[in-house]
Order: sequence, then structure tokens, then C-alpha cells
Amino acid sequence: MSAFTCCQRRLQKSLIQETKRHFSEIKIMSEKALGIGSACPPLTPGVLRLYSMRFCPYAQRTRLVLLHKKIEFETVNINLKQKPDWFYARNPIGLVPVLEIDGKVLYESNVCNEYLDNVYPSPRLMPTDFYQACQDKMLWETFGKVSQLFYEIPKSVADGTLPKCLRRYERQITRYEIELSKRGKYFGGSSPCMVDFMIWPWFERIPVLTIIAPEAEIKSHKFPHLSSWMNVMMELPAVKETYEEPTAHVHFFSSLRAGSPDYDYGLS
Ligand SMILES: N[C@@H](CCC(=O)N[C@@H](CS)C(=O)NCC(=O)O)C(=O)O
Repeated sequence: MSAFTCCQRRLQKSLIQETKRHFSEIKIMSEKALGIGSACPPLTPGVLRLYSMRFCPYAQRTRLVLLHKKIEFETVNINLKQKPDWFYARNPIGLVPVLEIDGKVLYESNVCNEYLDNVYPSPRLMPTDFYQACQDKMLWETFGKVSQLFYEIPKSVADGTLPKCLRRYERQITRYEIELSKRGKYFGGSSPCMVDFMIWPWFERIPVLTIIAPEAEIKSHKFPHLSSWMNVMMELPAVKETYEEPTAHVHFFSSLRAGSPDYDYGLS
């Protein structure tokens, strides 16, 4: 059985709901994506706000760190097709995630997460040794080699380059398999570190690829360390809290590719 199928079975709905209750103190200012013409929900002094999008893997990086560190925050979801001016005023390049507290604004997931790790140090997610911290950063700064394939693999079917793309995918995934084999249960050893949270969102989205290319699955005979890692990651409360079902990811990706992203999918 593949690691992902196994993980999905273990992720029983009741467990997820239990975790979601655990985090129920987190305020969602706007679950529905706010677009042009909307008003920016009023800010509260001393309250950390995350501007996000429910299906964005980069925003998920920051949500994972916020939740794992049990930092109190509120969420405002943004319609990225029709961004309000007040969102551009915070991030002129118009990307989520964005963090805001008491007039301080940060964007770019890696910057947001380093800020959180320094300002809310418990539990520490980045090594204090600068060389080790750089080793970790290299792993997430080069993860684009994997994440770009989430867009290239679907396109490659039409132009006949799927086998080439899959070879690149396997080579890149193997880098992480080898690194993990040296580190332990998580990239952080016996507990998760920043690397785990920075790369996890794409592993959750692998079903988007396996619909097109079943070879993209993380099979335990080929990637034993990553396969076990996916199982242990799925047990983390923060991972459960941000988890979306494969059907939701597939639906969102299809709507995105069709040019009308369904930001509010699944909301009543
Ligand atoms: N390098 C950025 C990438 C963030 C990103 O690409 N976010 C996407 C959503 S997943 C976005 O905001 N897209 C809006 C746009 O491209 O206009 C980061 O790490 O935060």
C-alpha cells in the first residue's frame, strides 16, 4: 500500500475534527476570500494577522509554523484574482502569505517563518548554529525544483514530455530521501524543524500529480524514509489542522488551471 493511501486511512475525520476543536481559539476574520470592493477587517492592537488563501502551499508553510508554535493569530483570506487595494498596500507584489502586527508587515513565506521562529522561539525550528541553519535553508530554498513540477507535469502530458518531467521529479525527490535518511524521523531529527514545515505542503498535494502520473506517488519501496516521514507528519496537530482532502486539492488545481480559482470551495 502506498504511503499516501495509508496516511489517508489513518486520517479519520473524527481525529481531524478533534484537532480542529483544539485550535478553535484561532480567529478566522474572513474564511471567504475577500476581493476588490471589500473592506479590510479592522485590526486589533497586539493581534497577529495572517493574510492567506486556503489552498496556497506557501501560506500553508506559515500556517503550519503558527499552529505548531501555538501562536495566537487571526486569518483573512484573499481573492488573489481580484486583490483589494488594501492588500496591495501591505504587499506590493500581491502574494500571500503576509503577516501583520501593530503596523509591522512581512511577506514571503521564508521571511515570515524566520520572523516567527525568532520572535516566538518555542519550540525552536531553526538551528542556532549558523552553518546548520544554512544547510536547512538550502533544502527549502531549492525546493522550487520540486514545486515547479506541480505545474510542469500536468502541462507535459500535452506536449509529450511527461517521461522527462518524471525523471526530474524522481531525481529531485531522491535528494530529500537521501537527506532524510541521514537525519532521522523528521528533517529535524526526533522532532520537526523548519524544513519539515517548509516542504510538507507539496507532499500533501501529491494526489494532484498522481491523477495524471501514478508514478509520482511516494512508494515505500522506492522512498522508504520519505514514505515513513509522510505518515509521521500526518500525525502532527498542525498538519491535521491545515490538511485538505485530495479531492479539494484536485478541484482547486483544476479551477486554477481553468482560469477561475475556486477560493471558497467547500465553504457554505
Ligand atoms: N515566494 C512566495 C510565493 C507565494 C505565492 O506564490 N503565493 C501565491 C498563492 S499560492 C500568490 O499569492 N499568488 C498571487 C499572484 O500570483 O498574483 C512565498 O514564498 O511566499
